[in-house]
Formats: sequence, C-alpha cells, structure tokens
Amino acid sequence: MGYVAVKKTMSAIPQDIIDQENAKLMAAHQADYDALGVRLARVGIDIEHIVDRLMTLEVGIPSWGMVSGGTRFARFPMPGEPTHILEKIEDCAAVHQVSGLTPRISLHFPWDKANDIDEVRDYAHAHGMGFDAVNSNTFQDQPGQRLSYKYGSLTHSDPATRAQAIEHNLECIEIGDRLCAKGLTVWIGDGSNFAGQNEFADTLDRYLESMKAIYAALPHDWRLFIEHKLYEPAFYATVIQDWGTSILCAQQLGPKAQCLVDLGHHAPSVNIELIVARLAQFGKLGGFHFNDSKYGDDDLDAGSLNPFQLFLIFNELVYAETRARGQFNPAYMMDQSHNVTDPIESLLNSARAIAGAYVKALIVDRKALREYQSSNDVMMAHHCLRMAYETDVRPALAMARLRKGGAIDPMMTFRASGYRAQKARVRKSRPAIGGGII
Ligand SMILES: [Mn+2]
Repeated sequence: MGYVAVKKTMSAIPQDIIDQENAKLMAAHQADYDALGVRLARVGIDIEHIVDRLMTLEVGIPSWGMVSGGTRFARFPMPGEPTHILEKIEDCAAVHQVSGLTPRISLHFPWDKANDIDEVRDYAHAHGMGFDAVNSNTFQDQPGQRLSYKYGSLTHSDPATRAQAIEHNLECIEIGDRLCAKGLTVWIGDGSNFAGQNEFADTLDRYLESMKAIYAALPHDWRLFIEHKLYEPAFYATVIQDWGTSILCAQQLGPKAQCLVDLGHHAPSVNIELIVARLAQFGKLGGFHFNDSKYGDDDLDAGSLNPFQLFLIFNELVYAETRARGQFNPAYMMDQSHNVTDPIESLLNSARAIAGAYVKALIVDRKALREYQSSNDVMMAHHCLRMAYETDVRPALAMARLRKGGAIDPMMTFRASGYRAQKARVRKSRPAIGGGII
C-alpha cells in the first residue's frame, strides 16, 4: 500500500524497451506460468490469488544504497553512479520500473539534504515514487557541527549534545512530513568500547529521555522505528544492542514506537525468524531492513547467501498476519551496501529474492501444517515447509511484475536498456557523495 497516490509522468527507462524485451519472452513465460498454475491447483492453491497478494507487496529502497558502497578500507566508484539526490531518485525509479516491487525511497539525513525539498518530492512523484521512513544520522559528525558525537549522541553524557541530536531527529521528521513519509528510523552508534566507559543503565535512561522528546514530535499517523544492532562502532557494549532492549524501549515509548529488524544486526546463527514471531505477537514488529550476511553487518544482497532463512522469516510474517488482531503493517525496506556490483542490479537481485520468499511462504499448505503439528508429525511438518520452499515460483513473480508494467526478466531488461552506460556519459563523477555501511 503506497503512502501517497502519485501520478507518473516521467520514466527512468523508456517503457517501449521493457515492452520489447517482454515480447521476446512472452510465449515461454505464459507456458511456465500455466504449468505452475496447474501444479499449484493440484494442491488447492489458486495462482491468481497468489499473484494478487504478491502485487500488494512493496519494499522500500535505501537512497544510500544507490551509489557504490565501501568498507572502512576503500570505496570503488562506478561510472554513471548518481551524483545528487535527484539522480538517486531516478535510479530508484529504474529499479521500480522493471521490478514493480519498490515504489518508495528511504532517505537518510543529512546525506540526502536538499535545498529544495519540494522539488525532491515532486521529482519522485513524477517518477511514480513515494517515500518510506526517513533515517536520522547522529553516528558521525558533519562539517560545521557544534558538538561532536564521538562519545555518543542521544545517550551522550552532556545534555547539550543530546539536545543537538534530538534537534536533528526533529528536523528529519519535519523534512519527512513534507515528503509525505510516515516514519522515522533511529539507529544510533552509541555505546562503549571499554569496560567502565559508561554505566549501562544510565545510558539507557538517557536514550529513553531523548527518544521521548522525539516521540512527542511525531505526527499522529507516523511510526518511530527503533533499529538495534549488536556491535559496531561500539565494540564492547552497544546501548540498543538487541531486540530485547528494542522492545523494552518501544513499550516504554508508546504505540507509535516499534522495532525494526535489520537482518545483519544479530550475532551469527541467531534465530531471526523467532525474533520476528516474538515482535509480531506483541504488536511491536515495525519493519525490516533486508540484506544478507555471512559474518556480521555485511549488507550483502537479500537472500544471496541464506535464502532459506529469508523464506522462514516470510513464513512467520504470513502466519503473523493471519493471527494479527487489527493492523499488521510492517514496513519492508532494504539496507544494503553494493561494493562490487551495480547497485540497481543488486537491488533487482534482492527484490526478486524477497518476492520469491514471500510467494513461497504464501503457498505453504497451512491447514496440512497445522494437522502435522497437532499430531506431532515432525518430519511431515518440516516436509510441508520444504515443499513450498523448493517450488520454483519464478513464473508467479514474473506475472506480478508484468501486470505492473515491469519486466518478465528485470536483470536482462535493465542490461538491454543500456541505462548505466547512458548515465556514465551524462553524469559527472563526484566520489564524495554519501554512502557506506550502516
Ligand atoms: Mn539498517
């Protein structure tokens, strides 16, 4: 469900290129779709119903993921990457055009600060794009900033530094409101690198006090997303380090405060789908930052390493939706760093993985699963999940994209469009633009 109805008047990629590529693949696509439809009908599932559900799925794109990312060692810019916010929006629109899945952009301030915020909003709307949660940044110092965040921001020992960090968040809400965004995501790097550096309880007290001031400034229809992260930049103890602290804070703050789960912000081997179920059960699942990881906050493409985990997360989401009393509306966003690939291609890769995980979760035979669970038939319960997971659902994804005016094969269509090469000719390289690992 989009936050605003926007009228598209501009296209990042000419629609006739998408149509031409689709025409080449149409016959094979229709045959594959029909075959999948027959297969699903055999187990009592209507493929049209699945495609309808998929067409309601929307995932936000991170503005900071549109330029080549980097590590603490280096960043390798690519020719044709965006050099300012409007070009980032154009690239986001290109992703949405072929994927049909990503109609909103999540902005990060002050990285995305613009002189004319109305121009930013109007330019996005003209491309058929809206805005997802805005992100504040008090984990680094900006040029000319009065007080440093070296020793913390919302939890700093100095009240004046905390006030400055609060003020920045209030400004983000103000800008977000003008963009028709409906949420603020707060992630802070606050914590300690040495035992004894600060008191755990005192820093959390200060966090809550600061967040109460931010919460109080939220428009009535906004949500406040608390993003936890196990470690980095604080390597001994982080203030908002896990979902436990996150939900405690969200409960203290009130109903508009919810927890945001970034898939890379947990210890290795943590059962993230269980965390998702717990947060959903208590009405505190605010949303996601999708990505994938091998070791830590790697910010790799969603589903590129652990597609089964992504499926199990969506399995919990689909189940949580059936149990939810009242509104169940997690904000799905991506948070990735594209260090060695074209960001647009990585986002297409991730969009496909996310949509695939969702569809596979939708085709789980829940009635049979419940019966197996009731009779403690462990193997068949597991088998039930595996059969859904192992189904090749690509034709259903292609159909949903096609019906939204997107591409049967987004990756090949994007390549065929020559978009990046064309941008490399017109965009002037400016390596200093914000982007990185968060
Ligand atoms: Mn994140």
